[in-house]
Amino acid sequence: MPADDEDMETRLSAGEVIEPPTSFVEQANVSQQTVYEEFATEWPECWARAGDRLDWETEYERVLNGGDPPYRWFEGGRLNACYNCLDRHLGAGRKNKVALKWEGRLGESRSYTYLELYREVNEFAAALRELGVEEDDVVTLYMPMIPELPIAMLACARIGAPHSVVFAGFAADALAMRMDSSGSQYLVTCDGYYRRGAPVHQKNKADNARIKLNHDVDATVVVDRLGDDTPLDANEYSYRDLLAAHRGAEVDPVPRDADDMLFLIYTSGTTGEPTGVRHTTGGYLAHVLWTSHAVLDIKPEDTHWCSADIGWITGHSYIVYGPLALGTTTMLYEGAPDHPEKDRVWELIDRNAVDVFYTAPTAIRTFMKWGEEYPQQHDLSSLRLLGTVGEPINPRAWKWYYKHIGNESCPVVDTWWQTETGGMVVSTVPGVDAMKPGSAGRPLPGIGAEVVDGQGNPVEPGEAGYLVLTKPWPGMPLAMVEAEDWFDSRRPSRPALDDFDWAYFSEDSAAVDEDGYFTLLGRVDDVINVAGHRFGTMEIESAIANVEGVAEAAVVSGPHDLKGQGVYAYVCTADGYSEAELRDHIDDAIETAIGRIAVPDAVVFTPDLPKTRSGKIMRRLLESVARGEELGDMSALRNPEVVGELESAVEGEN
Ligand code: 6R9
Repeated sequence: MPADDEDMETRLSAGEVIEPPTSFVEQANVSQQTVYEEFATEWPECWARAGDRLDWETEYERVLNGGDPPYRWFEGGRLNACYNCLDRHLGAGRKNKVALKWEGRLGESRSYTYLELYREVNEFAAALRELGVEEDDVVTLYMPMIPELPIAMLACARIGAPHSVVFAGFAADALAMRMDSSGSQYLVTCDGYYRRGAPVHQKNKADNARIKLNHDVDATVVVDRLGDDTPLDANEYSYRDLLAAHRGAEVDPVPRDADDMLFLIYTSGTTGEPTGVRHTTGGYLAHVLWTSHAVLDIKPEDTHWCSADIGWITGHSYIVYGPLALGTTTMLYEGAPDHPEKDRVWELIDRNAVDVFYTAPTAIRTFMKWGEEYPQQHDLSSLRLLGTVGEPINPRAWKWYYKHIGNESCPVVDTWWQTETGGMVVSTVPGVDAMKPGSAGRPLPGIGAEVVDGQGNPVEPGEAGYLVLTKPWPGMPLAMVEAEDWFDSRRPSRPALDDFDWAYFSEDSAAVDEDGYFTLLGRVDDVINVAGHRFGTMEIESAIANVEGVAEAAVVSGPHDLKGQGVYAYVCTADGYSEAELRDHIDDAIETAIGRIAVPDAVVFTPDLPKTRSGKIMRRLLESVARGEELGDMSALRNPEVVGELESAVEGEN
């Protein structure tokens, strides 16, 4: 049965309740039952507990300004994120503690102590300055999971230059679009990297992107990962040479206003193009530090491994900023989970004595398919807490994770959040709450979130509705701080929500139970979540529509055993083109425009797409066909005869 179906049924039926192990609670960072109540009565001052864990150059005056937008968290405060992640740990007796542990794809590994990381970040910050990077200039980072990526992020943060990390697997077009949109004139990339043992030439992709840009790139820095001595043109610099030229340099951390931009990151929405979400320095850092402490239960002595890619928000918040702000050891893994063997992940946890492991449901389902014999080959007793993020986790996968990886002695936190929220907002607090497999939990202390119906009224237990955030939160993006109407435009477009004082609509639906636990049901907009990565259907459709021989295309989500959702493309061909040939061209076009990760799982050729009388493609119907579901009301359909053809075409694909 596809994960999704099991998911819906069992996640919504009254499930099991599992109390957190006493051994965990006794040592948990947060274990007072009163924490929810305290945060509620003290709101917004409760967030000082997060803010006061940061070092401020200038203390903030208020936790949150006034009651009206624009909201400013930690108003009046000035701080530097790099200082908070590095400098302050040097004096705290941690300078020789490992900050970053890297496990490379070819079996190599590298460790940086806090002092070593501090030195390299300073040298690279000095180099960026010399290349002309000034405060507020956007620096694009286009690198795989190598230490130079977090080093470059921290170097940017040090000089107050927001970074824009672009996932290394994205294509040249996707990189160019993001650099154009942010006006970024600086690029840090690498010669290439290995994927499944074969080199990928990243620099070539970067070169192609620069040709397509509407503006010049002032400087490109190239990290040597493959060791091929890539020839460098004018305005191109070798990372290694730059470091050598700035050996021993120190750069004063630039104090930033709490609501100055720390970084921007692009994410897919309902429009054809991804949008840049800009995060603040003070609010964001406080939010990810606090949730790393309270939800992931990270301690400075720990080794923490978040297996996400830094190219997504999860990697920003829970590989780089949260764990380093707490002074812990954070692990970075470049390789694949099944190389050289399917026990790779467990071997890494065993060898590095990992305390906290944070991954995605899609990975857990894959491990489950491979079988428990792989984790059983290793000692996983160092683990204390397990986490998941990115998509709903079905109870079967949850229980497998709890039993075979956590030995029923590690709590599992199912954390719901988004690029826009910056950090976790719905989850259990593992030292306080009971767990319910398949349900994420309640809004975290200090977070206002509700599940409401189309009129904006909270739904009854057991009913589904829209997940809205009803109070500002520290990790909220800058757009909300600046534009008074940003959150208005994100409200469900149903009139009665106007009665809300404040609401941010997440575009997710959820159900809520008698204990207030949220069970997430999926997106309600045209965004597909493939293995925890967001894609707009329009982005993929426009790549397909550009292929010669394609008359029309519609993209929807369909079932996928491991990825949760897969990309299903319905394509109408123009006369005289062969479907077999088009299939390859479609895959190539998507790989070129977006990247391999968005290539469809199924391409269904059809003479026509189902359309309403007003000519709109009925995507809902295409989704039902992909899932083999009842088709429901088709009275709005102009061409009902197409439905039978679609159903048999989908069967042919499966
Ligand atoms: C952090 C991240 C956000 C979308 C979000 C939702 C889905 C994330 C989830 C989850 C169910 C969870 N999502 N965590 N769904 N349970 N624990 O993934 O950010 O890439 O912006 O995606 O992911 O649909 O709206 P982002």
